[in-house]
Amino acid sequence: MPMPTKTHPIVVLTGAGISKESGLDTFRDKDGIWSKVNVEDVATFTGFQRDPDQVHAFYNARRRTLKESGIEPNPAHFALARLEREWPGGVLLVTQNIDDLHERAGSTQVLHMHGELNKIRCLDCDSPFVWERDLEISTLCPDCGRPGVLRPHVVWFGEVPLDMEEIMEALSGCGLFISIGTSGSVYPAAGFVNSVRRIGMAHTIELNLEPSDAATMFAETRYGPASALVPAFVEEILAG
Ligand code: BJW
Repeated sequence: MPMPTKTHPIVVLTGAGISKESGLDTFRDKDGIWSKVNVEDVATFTGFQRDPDQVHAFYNARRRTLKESGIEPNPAHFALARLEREWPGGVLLVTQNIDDLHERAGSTQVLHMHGELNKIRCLDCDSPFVWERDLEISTLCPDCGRPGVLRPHVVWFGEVPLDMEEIMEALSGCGLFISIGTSGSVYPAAGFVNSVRRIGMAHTIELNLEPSDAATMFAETRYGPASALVPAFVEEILAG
């Protein structure tokens, strides 16, 4: 498929690789998060039921890192915010990341399909709210007043990702699908490129450090660090 004209909407999918150069760990790289903790323990509801303290400690540490360790958006985040401001056809940013670096860089049309680190929700009341401190089992739900019912607002394995209807609709109508910094190993995000190819006429491009598991499904691929690749690609398509 050819590159879209500026009237076509763009959907961008991002993964942990885009935040790597900001200082946040990816999951599946050699030194990634899953090399340090057991995924079943911290990223499943069963793990949370078994040992909520361990899960709270895991997310509390990541919440503190995001807030206190000088983590800032990098040129890739800023380039996507620029793309949203300057692309007339509209840009929807779908991120698997639970950090807030896209928003801090200035993107406003962002869907966090795997949730947000700075939000929690009550197992009873269900609606998410902003939470930037540590969370403990003893923390009372501000709405219903019960202890032991609050959980991180993240999507664990076996749970349904957020905003799927809106995402699928955007994928079906886009003229360009850009996948950045994701290993293409977690569904449904890993299947978005197939959905785009099946239902639309969009150009598809992967920007990653190395070929992802889904690389062969893309019409075009470019490899290198996101902080260099993304600003260059944004410059290129804005220049027409
Ligand atoms: C750079 C870089 C640099 C590095 N520059 N690049 C069997 C077959 C198919 C599917 C399944 C199956 N068994 C189970 C499933 C489903 C399951 C799944 O996919 N499992 C697979 C592991 C097989 N999926 C689910 O359960 C999902 N739910 C679901 O499917 O519900 C059903 C449903 C769907 C749709 C509609 C209705 C119903 C839920 C998945 C939840 C994932 N949760 C996590 C944790 C979230 C909270 C947290 O952050 O703690 O999400 S797991 C983790 O993986 C996290 C990430 O968002 C996600 C993806 O990881 P990502 O971002 O791709 O990171 P990495 O580390 O894998 O890759 C980084 C990449 O960056 C690498 O390629 C590097 O090279 C690159 N990189 N530095 C550019 N500087």
